Amino acid sequence: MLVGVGSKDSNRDWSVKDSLNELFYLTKTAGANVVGTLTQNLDMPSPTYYIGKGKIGELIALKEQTPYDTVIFDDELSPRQQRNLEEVLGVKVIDRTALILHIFARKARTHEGKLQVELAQHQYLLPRLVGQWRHLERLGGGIGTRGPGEAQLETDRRLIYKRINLLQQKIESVRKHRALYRRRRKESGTPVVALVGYTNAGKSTLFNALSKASVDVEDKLFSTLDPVTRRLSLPTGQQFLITDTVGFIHKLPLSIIAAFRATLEELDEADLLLHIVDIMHKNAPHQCLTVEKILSELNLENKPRITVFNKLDLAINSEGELEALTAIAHLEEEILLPNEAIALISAARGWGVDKLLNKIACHLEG
Ligand SMILES: Nc1nc2c(ncn2[C@@H]2O[C@H](COP(=O)(O)OP(=O)(O)OP(=O)(O)O)[C@@H](O)[C@H]2O)c(=O)[nH]1
Ligand SMILES: [Mg+2]
Repeated sequence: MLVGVGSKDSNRDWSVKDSLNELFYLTKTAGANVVGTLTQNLDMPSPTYYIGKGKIGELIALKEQTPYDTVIFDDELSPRQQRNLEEVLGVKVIDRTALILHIFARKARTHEGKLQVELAQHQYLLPRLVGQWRHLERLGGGIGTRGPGEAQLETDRRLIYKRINLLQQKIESVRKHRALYRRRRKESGTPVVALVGYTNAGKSTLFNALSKASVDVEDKLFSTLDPVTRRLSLPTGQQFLITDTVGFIHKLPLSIIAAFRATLEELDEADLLLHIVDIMHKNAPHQCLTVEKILSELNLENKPRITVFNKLDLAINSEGELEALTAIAHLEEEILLPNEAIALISAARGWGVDKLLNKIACHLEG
């Protein structure tokens, strides 16, 4: 059962419906079935149950009609809210952050990716430990004594702190290694182009089309978690490196961004960003705004950039039509901001990809 909360004046931001729709895909990606959704408009979520008492009653009643064993909230819950909700609903309660972490954990392939996900998971878990041992506390320990739950909690906390420390050290050494590698790369003068964008926009498909590599492409969220880099040649003969990275998503928690710092630092070094947009997605404008927001959180908003509108094969019948459209829209001329250009492509069909390469060449030379 999915639960989302919207505020009354949310017309500029994501609507609760669009956000829940995305939560639906995330849940499916995590391998669970969605039996229903519930929404509420609230200006201030309640510190006790996140949603109002009346809605809790509705959720309990819904269980009779459509049995569910897990409730997923579309926002991050405080440890207290989560505990209260589990108690009153009698089922497992998780939030969007835990769901994203679960998907990340299943997708991480490289040593570095796994370290980063584990760090984020432990940091998420630490303040939530109390709930895990509550049942033990009820069993043992009277007034003045420390229950077995409490003692266990202390041990767990210490273990997790220790693990977090170790993970941070390991990630730091990976970071240093990467920084060294990047410095050498810089000295060699090979420019770097990085693909960024919303999850499922088609970054890996374009990466494959450009580099004839075979990175996992899936109609699922977060297919790519670990950055991959390939060396390519431009029509001019100049070589450059292209990097495919993890996709962005609405409500991506800062804790996850922080845990992925070592990976995301790759973007710092890029000479040019390609922002891939699934222009056929009905929520494309909000997805773009979300990407812009995350880029500025990463201090990348002023990097030279080409915005690449992808999946145009869903609207247009041939590469010829795509070229005509590009000409009509004057997208060949750089009439936009000096730092920004637009390209239309279909990564899946390979349409517009050569033109995009020319644009990349212009940017890297200029
Ligand atoms: N019709 C159409 N589908 C496309 C195109 N490009 C990508 N897709 C599809 O969109 C889905 C996502 O593509 P990916 O390349 O995995 O997207 P991504 O941006 O790498 O996604 P993450 O790694 O999950 O962030 C896949 O089902 C692709 O087949 C395109 O040009 N046209
Ligand atoms: Mg990908």
